[in-house]
Amino acid sequence: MRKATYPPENIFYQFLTEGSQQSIVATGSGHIHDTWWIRNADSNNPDYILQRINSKVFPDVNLLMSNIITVTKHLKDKRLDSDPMEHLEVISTKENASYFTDAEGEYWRMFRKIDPGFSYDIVPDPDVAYQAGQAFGRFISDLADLPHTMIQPVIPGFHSVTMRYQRFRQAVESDPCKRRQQVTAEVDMADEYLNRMLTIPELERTGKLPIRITHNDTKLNNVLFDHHTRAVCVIDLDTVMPGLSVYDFGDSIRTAANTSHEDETDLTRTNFDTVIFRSYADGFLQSLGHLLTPEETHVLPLAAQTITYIMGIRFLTDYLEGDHYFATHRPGHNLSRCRTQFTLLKKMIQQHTFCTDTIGELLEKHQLSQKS
Ligand code: ADP
Ligand code: GN1
Ligand code: MG
Repeated sequence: MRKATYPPENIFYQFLTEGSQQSIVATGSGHIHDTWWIRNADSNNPDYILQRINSKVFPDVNLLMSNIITVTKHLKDKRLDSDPMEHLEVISTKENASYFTDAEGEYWRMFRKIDPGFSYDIVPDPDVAYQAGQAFGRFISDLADLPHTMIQPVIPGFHSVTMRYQRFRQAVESDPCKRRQQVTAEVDMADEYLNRMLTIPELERTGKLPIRITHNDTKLNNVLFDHHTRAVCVIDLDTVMPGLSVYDFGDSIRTAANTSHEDETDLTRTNFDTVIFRSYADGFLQSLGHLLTPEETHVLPLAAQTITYIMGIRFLTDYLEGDHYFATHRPGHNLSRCRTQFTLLKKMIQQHTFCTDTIGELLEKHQLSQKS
């Protein structure tokens, strides 16, 4: 957590919150913002989630929040009374703004807490993966009629392989923290895999994959569950932008089908879980399959590899640059994360045929066309 200068306990009354603040505790395992859970003293009123926005990662806070407001409003309008899924609800400030700026120039925002709202860093069982797939698939499907001009790219090139690779090479060449010697094996791996990872970008460049409004940060802990392990809400909408549906699929597989934590240091624990791959894909195709083109379904397995590669080089770049982007909690944390990604990637590639066959079977199961 970044050093807090303005006390988070003083923020509650800046917003149009109901009830009163009983307690405030740091929560969540996200890598970007600082997050607190505010318990309401009055049990008839909701709890809240307070975040101090990371404005180094999101310098245009107006744009960030305006995208989120547009998306949450659209999802709200889509929601039926009987709907089991909730949408994220942004709480306005007393000045009717979507965020509060403190005296130190830090930005804060508030959400109604989804309750219960459990998040998993590791999948406990295949049904959770199915539910997550269904929720993230539905997210894209619900936004399919939102005009793209309503959402502006908040981090341009977020999933661009070439941009991420160039940035990585710059970090290798400049080696500002003199760490390159420790990572020669990882640098070699990044170079060796690059070619394979350029397939999807080429399909995107030539218009063979449609651009949709996508979430772009579909890691497993960005979907919340109730007590009965039913998905109830997709959160972390910061990176909702025009993008590729297949990368949303891929980023969930990268996290959900990894048998270890993202920062595991014992790499023998990092394996690719094919049962989870199948369950997640089943849920994703159940809710989004009707919209996906054959070109999209064809590259789902490769998209999981590509996103895992991107994350591997992003963690490695941050390690080489001195750990200024992702929150780290120990020396070498980003390097551990990079190593799990490359280990997982290797195992995903070994299972490529299995994954392709599985997608084929699921397309039949959901009676979806496979011709491209
Ligand atoms: P980051 O970008 O840092 O990952 P998130 O928006 O994902 O930030 O929030 C971090 C964590 O806070 C989530 O993983 C979740 O546990 C919790 N959280 C965020 N928003 C809510 C919410 N509306 N209701 C319940 N929990 C939430
Ligand atoms: C960050 O915010 P969080 O922790 O859900 C990152 C994602 C990465 C992820 C890796 C804005 O996501 O792109 O996939 O870490 N978000 C941003 O765990 O860079
Ligand atoms: Mg998150």
